[in-house]
Amino acid sequence: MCKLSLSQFLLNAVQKKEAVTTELSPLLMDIAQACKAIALAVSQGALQGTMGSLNSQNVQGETQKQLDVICNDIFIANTSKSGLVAGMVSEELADIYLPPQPSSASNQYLLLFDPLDGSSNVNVNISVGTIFSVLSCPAGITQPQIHDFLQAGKHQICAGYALYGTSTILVLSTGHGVNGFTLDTEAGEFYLTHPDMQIPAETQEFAINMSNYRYWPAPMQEYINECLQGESGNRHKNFNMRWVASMVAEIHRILFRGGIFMYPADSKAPHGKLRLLYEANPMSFIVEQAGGAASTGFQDIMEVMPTSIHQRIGVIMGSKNEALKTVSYYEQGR
Ligand code: AHM
Ligand code: MG
Repeated sequence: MCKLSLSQFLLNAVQKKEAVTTELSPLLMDIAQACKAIALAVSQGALQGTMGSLNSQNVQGETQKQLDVICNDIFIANTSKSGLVAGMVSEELADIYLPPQPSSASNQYLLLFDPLDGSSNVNVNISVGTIFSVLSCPAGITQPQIHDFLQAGKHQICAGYALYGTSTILVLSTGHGVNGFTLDTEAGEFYLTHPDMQIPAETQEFAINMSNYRYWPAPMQEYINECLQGESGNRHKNFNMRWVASMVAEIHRILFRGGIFMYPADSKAPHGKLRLLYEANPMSFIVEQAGGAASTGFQDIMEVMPTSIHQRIGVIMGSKNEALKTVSYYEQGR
């Protein structure tokens, strides 16, 4: 079998002018390198004694795992030396991070990431992942400030995630469809294994944390009630449910077999739980590039104008027809 490596794929994309430039390509290779190193750190966690929690909390008041901090450091170390990234936002850092600039800094990009999403799963050996989003750094800015990062998701030039599961898979989009690359751990290279990923428009599978039912707004309760009624209810079909509590694993499953993933804003988390800039936006970009849809219930996620770097947001995303169906419950409830 003739395998296409990530670097060859990016070279082809540069030649085809598929939004991959000679600058973006090395940044994506740095991100791939970071994900490779994170995969190793995660797999070695129990052996290295790094599975535990720290006494520290991140800016969202969540207890940090040792691996949250380790993976954050790995991601920064692998992506900050090229001079291509002017500034970063991470789930694990309260403030923006400005890499030290080399003399010929070109400062083209802003990088936003969650280094280890789903880390509450990490010590029970359930899949976790890394999520990233790439924005353009405004022209002429070498020392970006918070407002430079506050761009709507539709302005992302690239987004993706790595899933550390039964294999390590890197899934990314530069706005020309979605492609998945599996890490060959022997060769140390990512190879294209899932070209042009498409989410089936129809589904009978939902993913939501049902224990939050009593907090949800009425439209979400009503939508789930009707799913649970199955064939005898308004939807006239039976639904299946999945909840991994790892957004990357959830979205990855949906890319393969369809489904809808929801973490709505509710009375317990009035602004939602997931973070807009480095969770909801990049995953919306992937989902929409694969033919799906992503909404807060009130607005397309990628239309939301951010007001702060760690802003939270309600999330409904996945198979197009089902996501639009869910949004219709919100519209009727207005
Ligand atoms: P994290 O970034 O702190 O890991 O939180 C995000 C995760 C998502 O991956 C997942 O969908 C959600 O939190 C799970 O939440 P819950 O614990 O309510 O099931
Ligand atoms: Mg996360």
